[in-house]
Amino acid sequence: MITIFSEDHRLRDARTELFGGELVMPHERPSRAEIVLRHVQAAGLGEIRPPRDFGLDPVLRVHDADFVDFLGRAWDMWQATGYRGEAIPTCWPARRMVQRRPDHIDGLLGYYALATETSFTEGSWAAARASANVALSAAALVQGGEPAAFALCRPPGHHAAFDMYGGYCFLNNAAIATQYLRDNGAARVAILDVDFHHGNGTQDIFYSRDDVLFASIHGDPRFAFPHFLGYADETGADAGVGFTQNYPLPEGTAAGPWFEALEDALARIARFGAEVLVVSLGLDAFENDPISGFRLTSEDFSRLGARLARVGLPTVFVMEGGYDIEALGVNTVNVLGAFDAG
Ligand code: Q9C
Ligand code: ZN
Repeated sequence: MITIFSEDHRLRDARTELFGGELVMPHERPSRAEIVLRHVQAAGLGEIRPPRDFGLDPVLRVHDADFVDFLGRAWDMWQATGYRGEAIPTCWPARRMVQRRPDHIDGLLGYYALATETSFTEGSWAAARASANVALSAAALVQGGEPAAFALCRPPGHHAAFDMYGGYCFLNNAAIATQYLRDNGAARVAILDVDFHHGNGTQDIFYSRDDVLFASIHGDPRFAFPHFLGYADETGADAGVGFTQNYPLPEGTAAGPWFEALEDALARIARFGAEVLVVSLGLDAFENDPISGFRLTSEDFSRLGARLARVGLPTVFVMEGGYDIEALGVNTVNVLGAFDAG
């Protein structure tokens, strides 16, 4: 299959991630995309193309305009204060406080962030836009008749909600691609999120809709980030009731129960009558992932790719998480190679 990749991912190169009470080198770092690209090349998966620029219109179909405006101005505002570090929120509109957009960057960061690990830096906005263009370009290929495409997105997207960033994500690449597919002829699109972490942003964006099915297999929020969404009783609202399905699984989950959840999700996707499948492809369910808690093996990722091929739908793979950088290239290409072979 064709891979879409942008060198501009490198513009997202934070020095810090607030982790365990320390500022550490970010888990979500440029070498992640480089190793995946190298393995795509080495495996001869197919052509690698740069994205085209879709502008902000398709982004604004799923994100709040004021939020997008904030992302575009946050770094300049932060710099204007004279602060010397990277931009990290330190306060929130917590319970019983007023949800009103403030003016100062310290307040704006807390207003729009859902977590503190995602330091905002100089090139973050440019990289996030490029990443969205990567997803859109892959979606356009599939809309144009390609059976599948791989959006090698970085930064990732599935934690970014209608008006929130965090969890290493700024713009929701999978949601932007999904809405693009809807706007260009697909009546029903299914999103399957296999990242270890719950795709809270994607769920948020489509929660009240019956034209997009969202299914996510992830670490139970009682023990896993993002902690405040992703329970099994979240099944949609209004017209969207029944069009969100969560599979929160316990710490230490290995292939058995994981693939059982996958079968249930795929049965729902079939019943839904999806015309296109978007896969939020996180590889952090891997047994050696440094920040996650599942036990899938590299062979299990091949099994996943082969199973997804049997679904028989046009498929857009959108890169999400995966932090065992040594294994990330192998695991990604195991999914995609097995899909192509299937
Ligand atoms: N103790 C993605 O995989 N912090 N984001 C986890 C673990 C945030 C992951 C802390 C993890 C975000 C796209
Ligand atoms: Zn993840």
